[in-house]
Amino acid sequence: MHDDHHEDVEITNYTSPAGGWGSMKGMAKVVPKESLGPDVLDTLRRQNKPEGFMCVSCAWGKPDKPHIAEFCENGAKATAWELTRERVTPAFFERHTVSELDGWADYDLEQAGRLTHPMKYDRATDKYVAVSWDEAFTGIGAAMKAADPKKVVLYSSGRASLETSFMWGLFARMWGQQNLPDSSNMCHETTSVGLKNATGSPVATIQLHDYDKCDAIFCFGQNVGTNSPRMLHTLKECRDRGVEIVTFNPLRERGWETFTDPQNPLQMAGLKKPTQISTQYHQVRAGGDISALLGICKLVIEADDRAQETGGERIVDWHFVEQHTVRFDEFATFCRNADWDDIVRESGLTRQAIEDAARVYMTAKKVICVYGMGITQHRYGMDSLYMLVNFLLLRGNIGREGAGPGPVRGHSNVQGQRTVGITEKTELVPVDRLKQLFEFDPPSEKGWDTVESCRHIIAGTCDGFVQLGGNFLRAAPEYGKMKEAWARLPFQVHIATKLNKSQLTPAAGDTWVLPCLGRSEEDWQETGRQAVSMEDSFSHIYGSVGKATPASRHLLSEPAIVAGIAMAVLPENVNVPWTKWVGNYSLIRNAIENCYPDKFANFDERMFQPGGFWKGNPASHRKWETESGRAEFNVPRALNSAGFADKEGRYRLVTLRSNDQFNTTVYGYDDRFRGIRGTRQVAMMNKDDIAALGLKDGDTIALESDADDGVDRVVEGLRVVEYNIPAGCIGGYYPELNILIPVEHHALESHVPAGKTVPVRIRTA
Ligand SMILES: Nc1nc2c(c(=O)[nH]1)N[C@H]1C(S)=C(S)[C@@H](COP(=O)(O)OP(=O)(O)OC[C@H]3O[C@@H](n4cnc5c(=O)[nH]c(N)nc54)[C@H](O)[C@@H]3O)O[C@H]1N2
Ligand SMILES: Nc1nc2c(c(=O)[nH]1)N[C@H]1C(S)=C(S)[C@@H](COP(=O)(O)OP(=O)(O)OC[C@H]3O[C@@H](n4cnc5c(=O)[nH]c(N)nc54)[C@H](O)[C@@H]3O)O[C@H]1N2
Ligand SMILES: [Mo]
Repeated sequence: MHDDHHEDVEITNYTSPAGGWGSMKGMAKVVPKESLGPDVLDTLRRQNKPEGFMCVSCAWGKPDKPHIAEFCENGAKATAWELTRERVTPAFFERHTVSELDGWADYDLEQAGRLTHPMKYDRATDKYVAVSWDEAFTGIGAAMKAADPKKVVLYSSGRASLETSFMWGLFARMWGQQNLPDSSNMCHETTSVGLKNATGSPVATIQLHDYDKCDAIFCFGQNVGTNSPRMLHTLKECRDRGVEIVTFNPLRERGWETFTDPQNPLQMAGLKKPTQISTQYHQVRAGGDISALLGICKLVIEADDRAQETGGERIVDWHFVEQHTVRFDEFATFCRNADWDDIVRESGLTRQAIEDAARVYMTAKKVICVYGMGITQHRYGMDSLYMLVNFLLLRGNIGREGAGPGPVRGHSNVQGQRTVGITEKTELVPVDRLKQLFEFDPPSEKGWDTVESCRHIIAGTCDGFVQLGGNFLRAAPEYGKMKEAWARLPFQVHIATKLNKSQLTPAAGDTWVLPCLGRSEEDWQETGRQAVSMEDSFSHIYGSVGKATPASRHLLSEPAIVAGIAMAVLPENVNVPWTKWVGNYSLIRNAIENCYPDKFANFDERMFQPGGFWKGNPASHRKWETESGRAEFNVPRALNSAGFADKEGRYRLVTLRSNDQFNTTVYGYDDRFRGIRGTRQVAMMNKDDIAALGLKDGDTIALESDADDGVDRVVEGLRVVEYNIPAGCIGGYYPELNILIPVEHHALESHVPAGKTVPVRIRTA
């Protein structure tokens, strides 16, 4: 077992399109035949179809008329790895101490397979040993009751269903707290806060069918080929209609360049050319979107000024701006006064490039703006997001068909979790309804988000950590200090399908690992086979039924585990029949419907409707639930989103996902689209930066934190890879580089760790 696979390292220039035969081979390569469980093919056939099972990978929409194979390379990998034959049994733990396992790479932990039994850490032998579910719940109940609820963290990762998530939030509040950080806190929280402030909608205002109507797509900081490959079909259809696609990304990501549709026989046979996805590609400097957008907005406003002077056709949607927005004048003045030298320097783009993009924007009638972590994970991420909204508002591109912001969400139900109460913020929860339906007093004091949880863990003021899925220790910033502090936690509980690093630095007190069913597996309860549900990036809600044989007969479902913990901790409340809910998930859905009648009317009857049912979105019909009652223009506070000054020797580190990983889960060591094979320990650097340091491709360097806070954070042994990336920026992989991110380096208001512009310097010897 090693931390890295340097043996067959190969760095090439990948020139094939995304999709195509490469994706077929990619799929076969990371899932060796011997690991394939017997139900994989059957499960894949039913993936993302009505009455089928909803993919555990990304949150891209599911069309109401699905393709024959409505899955992608990476969705197939995620399913195959959930249904692996490999098992982590009590005998496995008998063979390996926890300290030994902690030395394994994330890849090796994932390869070990599915957890099979509830386990408790035994300090004397440094091993996990099997316990019964009763023992586990009794022990966890005692540990939690001994703790101050206000100091315990109840983390969740965005995969858990609406049913489980609702129970989780309800349990926390009945226990008197809402320390409910979730993966969204590290992801699209900037959207939840910023888009809400500016438009009243914390989520995309568009739906999947809007892509059939748009005539231009602007994309900022999202990697479609790897992270939402099914979206490539939508983009291809758009390109076939002649839609312009303008992409802003420091890296030339293959998915935004060309695509061969694996479901198109002519393209696959090479008889038809691959589709060119982006019609313009702008390699913005990391953190440079504010200025790139400012340049475009300046051109729009000045063109509009000229139109007014000459009586020509207006460029700004004047009607919309007057009727529906606030602070336009302030924003327009800011744009007029902006200096091109600043814009060019901060964006890293030429004026000509920005003019080219502006031309597309000014002629398009309906524009969709796609974005991902390249916008949200910066210190001034909120300002990037506001600029994106400003840009759309100028031409009335929100709240009508074929136009609007389209954040691409991460985990398959991360958006839905928020809908049903996973939040630390009281104002996002229907407190009165909870009170009335379940007869208890929900807490009003704000809970801890991810950053606050990290602060408390490090300070030793956190009394215990329970995680419903996910791998918090590995996904969070500041891995060094966090790991030390993680060992001092009074207790830990991990509800999980797989072994991961968070479980391998046990608490000072007790630690339990509770294995659960995956979404692709059959879930039989008292009233028969159960279904669960989730919400996608377009606010559509779907049912999902697992049909594969569970990895072990000792697994419990997530609702059963949450209920088990809740009953062990809380006094009885006749209004919350946990056991009955576990016996019949329709009852949980009824409770959700009663709590959120507008969004979930007839939930149980509608969840298998093809294409899912839409929970609605006021901003999509120009009802603005903002402070001012209108959509809001905002002047950015900075010209780039990094939040630290440029200085000699300081670089902006961009932490990225490879094509062979799902977040902290590493399926393989290849990043096919980026031409990197056999290693993840790389620093992708600009050719001129490499030369200026007297280095060459293949040399080894260390990266050090350059955060000016006196803390030493270092990652050694990184291979320099000459890469097409703007000067001053370095690309590398998450989670290996998370040790370099200070907890306090986060988006200001949303507290999303700023993983896309991390200040680092290079050590060469
Ligand atoms: N296969 C697979 N699918 C996944 C995941 C996975 O790990 N694997 N993760 C899921 C989750 S939880 C999430 S949140 C999503 C994440 O999906 P993405 O939002 O695509 O996130 P990243 O992979 O972090 O890549 C961000 C992109 O932004 C670019 N970028 C970085 N900095 C900047 C910048 O300053 N400006 C601009 N314009 N671009 C920038 C990077 O080059 C990269 O292409 O994917 C989901 N889907
Ligand atoms: N530097 C840097 N850091 C980042 C990011 C970045 O781009 N750069 N991205 C951030 C983002 S966007 C996110 S979303 C977070 C991700 O943070 P998390 O969501 O916490 O991490 P995952 O890697 O998705 O969690 C994987 C674990 O989930 C468990 N699991 C899988 N399926 C199930 C299931 O069905 N039920 C249960 N109970 N458990 C299951 C498995 O045990 C597996 O080990 O990381 C964040 N951290
Ligand atoms: Mo995410």
